[in-house]
Amino acid sequence: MEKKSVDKASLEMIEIGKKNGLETAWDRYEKMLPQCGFGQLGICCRVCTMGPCRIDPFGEGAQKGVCGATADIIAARNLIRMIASGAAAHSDHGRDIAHTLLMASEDKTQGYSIKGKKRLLELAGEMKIKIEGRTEKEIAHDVAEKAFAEFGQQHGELQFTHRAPKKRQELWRKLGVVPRGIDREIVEIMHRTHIGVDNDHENLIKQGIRASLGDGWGGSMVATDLSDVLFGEPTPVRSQANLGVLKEDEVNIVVHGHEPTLSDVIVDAASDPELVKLAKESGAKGINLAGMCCTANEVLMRHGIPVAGNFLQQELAIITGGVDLMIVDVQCIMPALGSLAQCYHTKIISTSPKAKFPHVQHVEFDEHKAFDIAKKIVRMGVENYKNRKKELVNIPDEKMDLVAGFTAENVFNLLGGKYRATYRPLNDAIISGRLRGAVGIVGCNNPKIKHDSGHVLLAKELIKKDVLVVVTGCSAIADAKAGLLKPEAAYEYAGKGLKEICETVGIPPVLHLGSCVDCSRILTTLCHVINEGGLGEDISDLPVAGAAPEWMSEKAVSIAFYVASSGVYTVLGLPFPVEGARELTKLLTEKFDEKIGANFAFEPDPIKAADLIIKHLDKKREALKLNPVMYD
Ligand code: SF4
Ligand code: MSK
Repeated sequence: MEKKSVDKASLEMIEIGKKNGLETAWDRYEKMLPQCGFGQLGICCRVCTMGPCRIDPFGEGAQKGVCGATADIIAARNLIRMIASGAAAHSDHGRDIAHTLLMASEDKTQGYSIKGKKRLLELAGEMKIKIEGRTEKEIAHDVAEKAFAEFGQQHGELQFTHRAPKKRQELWRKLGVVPRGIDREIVEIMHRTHIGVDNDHENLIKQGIRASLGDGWGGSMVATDLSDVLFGEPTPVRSQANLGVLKEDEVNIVVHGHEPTLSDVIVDAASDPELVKLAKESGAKGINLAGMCCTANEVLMRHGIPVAGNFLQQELAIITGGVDLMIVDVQCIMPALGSLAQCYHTKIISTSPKAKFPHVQHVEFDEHKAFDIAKKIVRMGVENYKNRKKELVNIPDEKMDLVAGFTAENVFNLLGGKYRATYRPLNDAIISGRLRGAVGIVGCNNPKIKHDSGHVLLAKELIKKDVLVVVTGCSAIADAKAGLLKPEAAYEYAGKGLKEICETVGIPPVLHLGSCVDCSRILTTLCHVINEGGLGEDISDLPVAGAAPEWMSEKAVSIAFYVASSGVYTVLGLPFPVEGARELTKLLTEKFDEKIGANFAFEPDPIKAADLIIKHLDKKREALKLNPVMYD
């Protein structure tokens, strides 16, 4: 049992599930073993009906598919199709936010207003949209339209790629990987991977890079920036995480998925006096809203709503027996939820026309009537409270305090002090050696890796060595539950240099930057560091790295690609499914650095991954001729 998770609350729920004969992802994973070796190595192909073809991994590359495709071609095609799907998911999220902003600017929505006025003006300035003499709504309208245009653009360069350091932009141009339009690069992957089109693994990967950059510096950045305009920029906020945030005596409503559009309005609906009164009349003390996965991160960052758990805890939340209603939208929602919920009183409501699930009731979301729909769904949760089966309620006690709500704009301004908004103190801390560098740890859970162990052990090992850690997605939730997002964590876990900084500023040693699309905040942060000066001219000069210790989704492949292609050494806890393709593996893990300034590494052991990262940071420090790390 202990092999499944490091999180006590999760272990408790897995045990209860087992006792009640319920199946979770861990059970289904075990039943799936042994998993297909060809699939794991990336060397099976079903692109056309002459196949499916599979390549003998021990055959020294001699075997080919019916069409003649080699292992390298097959694995490269498979990998960049993962990028296409991941980039599409992030970018469609960005498109939906742009759509809501556009509708809000035309007064066609219910429940939205433009809360991030400062961010709106900054973006309008960057997009060269006229500001003088115009209303906020007129400006917001043009910002939304301009963002929309980035998706369908057919030539030129995506606007936000110009945020990257000049040297990085020049390298992208030289390599021919600057994304022209967000959608165009995704479509081109699908074309190139059709049978008989692009049959050069390096050329295929080049298009993978281009589409991933269209995600990181396009779709995801649009999602983050326009969310900050519509819902307001996050500011540091206190909250709690883990299944113990569910309350035995209140109506528990969990928002799960990714997009903030509906969940943001649900936050308002859950405090609607009429519904709170109804909850009390039903015998509950109130309405308790909690989040799951990245929707959790969205409503945590902006409203301080507590987090019930990360990806592998979605089924466990239902097993607590205390969830009266779970609202889902898109991405990372297990199709298993519907049938599991049938064993409890829990109602699951799908809301996106793009995502329906077996045994799940659908209430379609519509921005025109967003608040009415939010109220309708919350009311369904309140009315379901009376159906709770008391004997099945087992809410674990575990919950942990946290501070979240950091952004590229606010966090380092904090470092500069209230009246001195600048990245100088961060750069100086790295230059002087008080900080060794910074690392972004992101991504999912995966039952192949002990739940949360990869995230938490890696973060602890890095902060011990004076590395500032920034986190997003399910990684952030893992660290939150382990107490690493509390400012006090610096005393317990951080090295002396990092501790001094955290003490002075009052920040945790691990900074929560938001949801998966908010990995774009990491890119923006890196640009600010370069612009501040003293640490080289390109992101690849910086003592920084990225990691995804427990990744599982195609979105994570896209993130890993745009992070590495922006010049950041990236260590993955599970390999890309390419290891059956020798030249491709060599390209990604050995030759990528000389081409684009950063390699990938595959390392499942978080302590060994930390060693690889520390060596990399020290190598970059040496190249920049920085002072030795102060307290090594
Ligand atoms: Fe086989 Fe080639 Fe068709 Fe793939 S594209 S299934 S390798 S024949
Ligand atoms: S939710 S993509 S499991 S991080 Fe963004 Fe978590 Fe991975 Fe989904």
